Amino acid sequence: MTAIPQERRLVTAVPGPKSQELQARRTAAVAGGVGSVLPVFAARAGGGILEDVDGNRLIDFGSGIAVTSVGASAEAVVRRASAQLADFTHTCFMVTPYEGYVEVCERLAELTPGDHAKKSALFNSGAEAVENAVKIARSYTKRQAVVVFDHGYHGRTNLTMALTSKNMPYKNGFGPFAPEIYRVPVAYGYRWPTGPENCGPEASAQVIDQISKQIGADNVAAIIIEPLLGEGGFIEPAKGFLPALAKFAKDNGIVFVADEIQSGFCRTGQWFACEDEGVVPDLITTAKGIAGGLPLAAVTGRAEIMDAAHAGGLGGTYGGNPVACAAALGAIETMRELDLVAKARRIETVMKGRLSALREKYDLIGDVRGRGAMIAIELVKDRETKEPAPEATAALAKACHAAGLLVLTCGTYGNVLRFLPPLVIGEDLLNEGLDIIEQALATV
Ligand code: PLZ
Repeated sequence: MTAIPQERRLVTAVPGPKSQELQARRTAAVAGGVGSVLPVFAARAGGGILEDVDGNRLIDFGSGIAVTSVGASAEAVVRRASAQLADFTHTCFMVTPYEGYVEVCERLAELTPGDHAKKSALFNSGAEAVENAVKIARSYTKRQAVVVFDHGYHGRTNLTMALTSKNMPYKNGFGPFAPEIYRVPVAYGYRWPTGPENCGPEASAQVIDQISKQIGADNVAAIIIEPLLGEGGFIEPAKGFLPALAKFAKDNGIVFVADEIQSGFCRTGQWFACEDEGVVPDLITTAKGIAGGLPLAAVTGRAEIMDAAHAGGLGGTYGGNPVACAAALGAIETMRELDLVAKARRIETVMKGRLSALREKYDLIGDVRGRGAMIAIELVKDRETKEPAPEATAALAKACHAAGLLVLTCGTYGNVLRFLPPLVIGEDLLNEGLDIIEQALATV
């Protein structure tokens, strides 16, 4: 499927001399506010491998933050996007429409949860999709308040910064933020004071009480939640939490929005993470995995809600760009043909098996969690107090990088090591990556 040999190979230090040279040019020309996890400059990527300009081949456990689920050069994505590129690059859907946009919306209606009538609107980035979900929900409900959660992440634009929980690095110094945003607790089982068994019912009761008493359910336009929280630490809301919120939203005329930008498109071993507890959101935001690496995002939902905004009220010059739509159709075709839902489940079995065994061995690993190919370990200094271990997490990531394994960290406390391999990664590479994590653990 890809020309790049599916083998780890280190020919220089990581980063190597060519990457270091480029990094010096980058430091002089690129704004300091834009960071990089690992200053290794990419030359090509595909399957489970990222090759750098020095010829090193790294095992990819990041997928460009959960984007290249079908690989970074998937055949169907490249073929369809190239063909579209040759036909036309852009017309602007708001000026003269084209079929690819409509076809992506048709696929979204089929693939997202629920068998009600659905419509979609396409955008360029995840943040833009979330912003538009808020516009649509406010327009439909004629209400203003928006409820979001501790540890939630929704983007870096002004409204989505307000929706995002963590100050550093996302918000600090960038205010003032948009009003009418209310934050409530999330069902974080591992850190729930009375234990994970009680977390779902207690957290949902607390949230419902807080919304009712502090905001008033009748004032709430939308409840927005990631069904499996991403940047906040790969937190799976405890069982019962999401269904209870969805029911509360339904009973009170609130639009329930699932932000599946990170968790969607086969990533968690289901097409969408909210399927796990049979939750059918009113609106769902998608991006990342949808288009095999090209910038595309969507809001999909109940036709009557999606149609609430006046004509001309939603859009943008590039939203649903034809090349990105062609890529999305190629990515979706690949997910179906290769059964990437099943692949993600297999990745979970392999990863959780080995990581749980490591948890037995190392007290540093407080929790192993996640679903499908969205798996993480939370690192703690002490299993009793659960004091976060961000330094050890950073050291572990660094050791993995040096050994040729690209891993990412996350979490409000910076103490979560997360694994997001492309779903097409070979099992030998997956195991080799886990070997590297095991060796790195022995050194920190
Ligand atoms: N909603 C659930 O995960 C993007 C961004 C990390 P954009 N997450 C990775 C960073 O440091 O910027 C994300 C997400 C969820 C929204 C977004 C925003 O998507 O495409 O980055 O705008």
